[in-house]
Amino acid sequence: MDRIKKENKKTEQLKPFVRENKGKKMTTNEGVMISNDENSLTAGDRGPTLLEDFIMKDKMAHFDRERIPERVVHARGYGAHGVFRVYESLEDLTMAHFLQDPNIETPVFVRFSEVAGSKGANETNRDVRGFATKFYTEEGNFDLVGNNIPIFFIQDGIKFPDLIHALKPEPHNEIPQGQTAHDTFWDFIGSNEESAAMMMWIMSDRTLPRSFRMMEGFGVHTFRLVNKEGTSRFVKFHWKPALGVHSLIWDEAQKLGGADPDYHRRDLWGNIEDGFFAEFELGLQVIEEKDEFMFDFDILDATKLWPEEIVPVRKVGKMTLNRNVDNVFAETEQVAVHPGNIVRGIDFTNDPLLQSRIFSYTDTQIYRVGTNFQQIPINSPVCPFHNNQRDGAARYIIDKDRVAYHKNNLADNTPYTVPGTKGGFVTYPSTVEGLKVRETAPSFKDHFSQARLFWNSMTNVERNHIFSAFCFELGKVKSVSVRQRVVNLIGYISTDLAVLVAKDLGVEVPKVEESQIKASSPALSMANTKFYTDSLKTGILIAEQFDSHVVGNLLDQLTAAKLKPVIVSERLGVVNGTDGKELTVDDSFLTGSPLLYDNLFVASGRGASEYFNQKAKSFIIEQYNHFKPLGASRSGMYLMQEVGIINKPGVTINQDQFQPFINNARKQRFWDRS
Ligand code: HDE
Repeated sequence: MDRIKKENKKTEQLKPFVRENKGKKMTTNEGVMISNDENSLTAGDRGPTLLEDFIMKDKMAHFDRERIPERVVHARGYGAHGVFRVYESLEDLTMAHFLQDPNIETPVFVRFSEVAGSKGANETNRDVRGFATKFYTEEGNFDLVGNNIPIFFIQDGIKFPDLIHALKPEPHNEIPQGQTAHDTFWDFIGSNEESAAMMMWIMSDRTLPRSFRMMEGFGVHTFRLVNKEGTSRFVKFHWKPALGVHSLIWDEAQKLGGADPDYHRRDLWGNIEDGFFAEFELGLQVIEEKDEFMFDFDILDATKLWPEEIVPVRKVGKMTLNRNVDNVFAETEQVAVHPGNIVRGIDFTNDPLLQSRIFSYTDTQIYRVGTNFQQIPINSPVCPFHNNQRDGAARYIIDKDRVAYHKNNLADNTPYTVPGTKGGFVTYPSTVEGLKVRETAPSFKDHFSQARLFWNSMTNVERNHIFSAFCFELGKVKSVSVRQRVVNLIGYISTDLAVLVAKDLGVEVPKVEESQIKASSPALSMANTKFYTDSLKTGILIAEQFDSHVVGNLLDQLTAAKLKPVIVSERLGVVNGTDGKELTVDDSFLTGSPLLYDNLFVASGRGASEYFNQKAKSFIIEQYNHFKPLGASRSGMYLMQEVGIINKPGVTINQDQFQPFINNARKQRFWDRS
């Protein structure tokens, strides 16, 4: 991982707004020093509180207004600062200033999120993840507001409120929280064939990411890149994680909801604090204007992806998230991203989903954050910004001009507009024609080919997980007709899958014809991702009288492989080795959990108690059942023997040389165990 400086132009800009209260006198918001912050002003020490108690009122009235409306979707999220740099100039493709020169470092802020749940929802629910990036460029803010899945449920934004009403907890009882496993969601899916491909994606492990740092990001829509010559090309934006794409498994994700509902924010925050920065490469898929109609899908349809084998992804730059926020509310909660925030050199297409988003996001920010949301420090650009907009609630900027209109003579017609030739934004002059209609284009009507393409691209393990996910999700649906309609939809994608799911749910096997598409796209399978050990957690079970030599070696070798050792023992405090060496315990069997470690090593120790052995065995079994790598030294081996997993895939016994265990840790899962 790069160790680079954490300050950038944006973080510098935020500094005057950062306040430290430690060691300071307490005052009201008006600056009056407070002599007593524990007692209200009352008439007698047992009497009523007086209306004149401005100190209590100042405190209470502010408290009463501490919450702002949570985001209607993506309410739970977590953000970090970072920087982006392009590898080489992209001037052939775009005028966008931040993509011109590898010497330009652009500050970024990223907010990752879960879509369905409320602000306090459990973070490991099965859900699409938001991946929203604000680039603070020298020519204004460019926001890439994407998800970790390359396509979407619907084709036209007018259906978004319906989708979300179906997805959110059911209104009569507000159940379930942050979950899709309920009748109204699946009723929507079963009634809207355009969701078929997205349905396959959300039933895959993509909706259970191991970490925000280990998931892809997609702009989803087709945008345009426009260069100096005025040539426009269609583009899709991708983020490719440096650590590869990895997921939890369902049983693990469900249990983690209890073991650590903050699993993803803890992972991102902790790793950035530890110097394991989150890195993503920006990728572009580019289609020439003249090739717009060359594909068997419509490039304006957001329920379709462009297979990477047909339109390759060119990696053009790298983003490094290297600094946590100082205050989650001020930064992550108040950040207002918007797919309509584009800069010169980037433009929209007629994608009907994108077009509605361009309205929705400004509208929602004005409601959620306020009229002047763009002036809040986290949202303001790092370049100068001037116009004639004035006033509104909570205006911070003090515009001292007498003139606030255009055109004018009194201020020499300033602030002045900038022609396109000098850097002003000019919309790409695409041709528009046709009757005003409310219709779906015929080229948007194939809903099953890409759902089938996805299914064709999955390994057997991935297919099994999709099958189980359908059985769980639809199993929670009480309406038999809703179950049946979704199984019918599956029938168009894969008869084999539909037969299996129908059997599990006790519904009819659909009598429909499955898609005949034979193509697959290897890029869609997570089995083809990259594998690293960096920042993965190794739980090490250590008992009293552990072998200091073995454990010392183990710790050195794990750290050299950039694994993060976590010492787990009977109780917190220290645990003692054979030569008097002491190790500080990170997790006890109560505060830790096998769910929290990517792999487990059992070092045990001569002084292992019966309690230690019992607990250690339960940790081992859970890790094994989750297909995770396990290792033991000779003194820990007996525990592996007792649970019967010696010689099983991904299980190693090592005394001095821990490379085999580390190699397994890199592989992450051993699916051939089942
Ligand atoms: Fe959003 N979406 N969305 N969305 N979306 C919001 O904006 C909306 C869509 C996405 O971390 C809201 O500030 C409409 C696609 C992310 O702050 C809201 C439509 C994609 C985030 C909204 C879509 C996204 C949002 C809620 C259909 C992936 C979190 C609060 C036309 C490309 C951003 C807010 C953050 C948030 C509307 C569809 C991603 C209501 C109308 C497709 C990552 O404005």
